[in-house]
Amino acid sequence: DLADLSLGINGMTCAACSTRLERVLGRVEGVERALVSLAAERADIRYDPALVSPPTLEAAIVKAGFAPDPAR
Ligand code: 9UX
Repeated sequence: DLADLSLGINGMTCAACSTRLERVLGRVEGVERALVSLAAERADIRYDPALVSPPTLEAAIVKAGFAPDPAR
């Protein structure tokens, strides 16, 4: 079964940021779909929990240069 993760994302300053982060997340093994909104400063990710977990997704976001904020 798939799971959904919604995270606030800090540090996106232009439209290319959100496009780039979508591409990065979309290429992570186990990610079914990633939508990133620059305006909402949010990522919505559908993933297979058998293949990837939220800490790994957050690490990919940090590696891409952004700051996930799970509390938002
Ligand atoms: Mo825009 Mo973002 O020039 O990682 S791409 S700031």
